[in-house]
Amino acid sequence: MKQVYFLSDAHLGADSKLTSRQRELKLVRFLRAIKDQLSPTETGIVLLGDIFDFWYEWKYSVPNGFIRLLGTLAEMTDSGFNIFFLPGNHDQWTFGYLSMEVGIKVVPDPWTPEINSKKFFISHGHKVPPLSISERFTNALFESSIARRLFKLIHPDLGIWIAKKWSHTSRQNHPPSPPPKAIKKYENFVMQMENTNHYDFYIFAHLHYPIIKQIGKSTYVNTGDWLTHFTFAIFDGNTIKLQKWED
Ligand SMILES: [Mn+2]
Repeated sequence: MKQVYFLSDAHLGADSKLTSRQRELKLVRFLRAIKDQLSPTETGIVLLGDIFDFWYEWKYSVPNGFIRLLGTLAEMTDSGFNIFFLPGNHDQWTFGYLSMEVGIKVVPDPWTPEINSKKFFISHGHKVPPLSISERFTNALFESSIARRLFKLIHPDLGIWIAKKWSHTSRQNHPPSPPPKAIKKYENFVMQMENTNHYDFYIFAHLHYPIIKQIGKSTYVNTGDWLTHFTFAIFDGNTIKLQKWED
């Protein structure tokens, strides 16, 4: 892969200043520009979590919607693009549909690939300490296999209704710009990691606030969001930049 794009937090399914459909179409235009201009074998795309405001896969059913995005992604993977999906706290319940049907590769959090001899630490960021009690509770709930299996028993119409209620509350807690403490904890995490392990690039999301910053010998990037910022990071094989998609 010659260049890799990183983006996150579109929270499709939830309306914001722009509706979910408007943001989905923006994302599709961004992906189409990559598809039309770049070589599939040399280009990677990492979806860094919370692309969907809620995602769950029942055995024979998935949440309706997002068909333009899913179709575009499927078209791209069919023509050879490597598209990676690192689940966020809102869309970690994927059990094979996104990989089998859409053809994207679901990777673990954290994901630490080496790309063009550079070491990456890639994570959505909802597990970066310190965590509040409610964050710890939600993380444990979503990772629990019992919760997953119980949720499967709920009819999709009811399950998605419950999830939307929960997600609405969780979004109300998201201020327009994150408190300095929340910003700082990612930087502290990078410094702590660097005491034992070196990574060239740390890429996080979840903050909904784009950041690029040199920390010691590493570059830390937060991809921002596709709710209000429409930002993405691009690794050109050597360095990383943060850009805004305007159309
Ligand atoms: Mn998140």
